[in-house]
Amino acid sequence: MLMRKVPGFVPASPWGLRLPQKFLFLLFLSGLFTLCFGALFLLPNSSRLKRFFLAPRTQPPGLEGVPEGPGHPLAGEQESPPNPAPAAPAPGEEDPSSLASPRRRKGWARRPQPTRPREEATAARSSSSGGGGRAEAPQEGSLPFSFDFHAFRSRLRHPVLGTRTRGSEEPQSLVQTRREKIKEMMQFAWQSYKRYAMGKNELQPLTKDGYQGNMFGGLSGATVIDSLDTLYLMELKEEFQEAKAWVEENFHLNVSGEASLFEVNIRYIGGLLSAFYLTGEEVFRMKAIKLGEKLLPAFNTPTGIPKGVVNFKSGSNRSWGWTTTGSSSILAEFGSLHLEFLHLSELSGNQVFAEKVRHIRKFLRKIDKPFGLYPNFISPVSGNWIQHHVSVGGLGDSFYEYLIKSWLMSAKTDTEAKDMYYEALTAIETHLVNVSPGGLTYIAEWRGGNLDHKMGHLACFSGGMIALGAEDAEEDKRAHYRELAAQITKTCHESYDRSDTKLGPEAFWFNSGKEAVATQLSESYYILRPEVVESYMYLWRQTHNPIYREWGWEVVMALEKYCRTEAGFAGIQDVYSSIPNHDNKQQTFFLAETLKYLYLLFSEDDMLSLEDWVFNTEAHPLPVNRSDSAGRGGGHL
Ligand code: DMJ
Repeated sequence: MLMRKVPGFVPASPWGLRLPQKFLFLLFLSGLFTLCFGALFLLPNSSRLKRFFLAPRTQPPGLEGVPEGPGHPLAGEQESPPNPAPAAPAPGEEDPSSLASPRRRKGWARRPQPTRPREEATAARSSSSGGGGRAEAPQEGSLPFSFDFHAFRSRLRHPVLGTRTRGSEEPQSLVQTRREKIKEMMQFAWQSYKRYAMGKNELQPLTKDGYQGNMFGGLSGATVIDSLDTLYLMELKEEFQEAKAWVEENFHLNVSGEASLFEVNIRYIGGLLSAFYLTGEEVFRMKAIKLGEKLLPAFNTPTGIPKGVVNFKSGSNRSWGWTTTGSSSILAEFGSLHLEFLHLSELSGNQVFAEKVRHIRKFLRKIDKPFGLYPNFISPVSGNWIQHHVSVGGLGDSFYEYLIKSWLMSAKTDTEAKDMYYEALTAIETHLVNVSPGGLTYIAEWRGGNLDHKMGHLACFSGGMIALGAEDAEEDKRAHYRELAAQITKTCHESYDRSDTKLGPEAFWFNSGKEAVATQLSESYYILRPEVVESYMYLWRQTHNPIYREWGWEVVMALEKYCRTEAGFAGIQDVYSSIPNHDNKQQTFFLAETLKYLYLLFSEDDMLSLEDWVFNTEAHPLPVNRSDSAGRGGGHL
């Protein structure tokens, strides 16, 4: 029907409503709709309904557990730095410095929710790649960043375990027998731990139980993590699978204690990183990165120099109470993060780890150093050195080690690390190195200009370090450094040889007519430490002088005689007594370092070749970076 348009006439709607009535009706309808929709959000538990209306927030398993609280990047800073180090971008926040990287844009979950242990284990199981292929896209149980494991392996110059074809100067059978013996010791150490203390941090072989300690913030299984790569290397396959299964099922990161930044880094992060690079198993990469994130609040200080202790629950940090004035950071602790943190960035695509340690490096590069020496304590608040105590042993040691190893790990592109290492070594030689009346070369400790003519067992790693660094020194110094390395290692051997047990004391002195011996009972203990055999291993690889294998074998014999107990290995309280008094602890570094270095000493040079790998200070092998981006400024390492 055609309706004629008559001026002044307003047609009625099909329902017979006029325009004002229609307007009122629509207003009523829209009000009703708003009321109903809003009511959904007022229901006591509306989460299910919300799911229909709100976009889900995806949370890749494996990124949980970043604490929120004081000191956490998502929370307000505890201390507001005048010139703060770049704050850690929280998972989910874009790191401005890495916007150019398309990989970063894949995104991190914004607010991680804690995952329960079972979920974590499931995620870990489903993420284990079983051979390390390339994960193209984030999936359940994986990280939102892929690492090309096959490409990495193809860049290695040697098979990881070597070719085992080349001969050595000794009859093969003797070397093999000795290597097998060391393998048996590892098997015994592992099985004892498994039997009496599986999942605890350390085995107590006398009481046949486990020990948790308070260094790791509530984390468990330090021995498992520290043993993974040694088991792999020795081809203890069943034991390796046991260790891996424990990590998948039982290594939980939702812990809430106070942890040592240094110890967690060198043992847990180092152990997990190595296990990943050796096997390509995703579970190790994922857990290393998650744990690395938990350490970041330690860096929330005015200077960016981290404090030694981080609280996993609150995200706060503090210095060790026993340090000078209770407020110092320790050179060997904050100076021994570089290798692992660069690898965390490499494997996660998250640059925050690398930025943290590069900042430390820059800070140390610029700061005034007394006579070119680095004191052991610094204030993370003012950035000033505290006391002038310098040591290549405890408190200082691995800082120097990480300089030369950063250079090597960067495929010799990190010239800053190289320069700092040789400058530091020159200062050490000028002010600390001495020769005793009996002709023994040692590195003394320096206290504001006065020397303590003492060397700690820990300082005995320096023979190996100086040997390792000798090859890249200025040409006219290479032979000198090789000789210095050999002399220091010889001195450390003397400290073993002059004891009744042929094991070395915790510290030994050069005064009052005594040389290379401890002068008091409190320094006469041996706790299964690795530093002396570590130097034997490097010196062997450099010189192939059979004396180093002989000295290494002396240690094996002594360990068997004095440290082996019915239920594992234990330290002894007095190396000068041939009746051993055991200390009831099988240290994790005995499996990570001492036995690994001994095994390598009796292996071919291409097993974990030094062309491909550097060892962190807990002897966990980390690969030299030869990725395409290395050396073009784009590489992380
Ligand atoms: C290990 O944890 C590391 O080698 C560290 O650098 C020093 N102390 C122990 C072994 O003695």
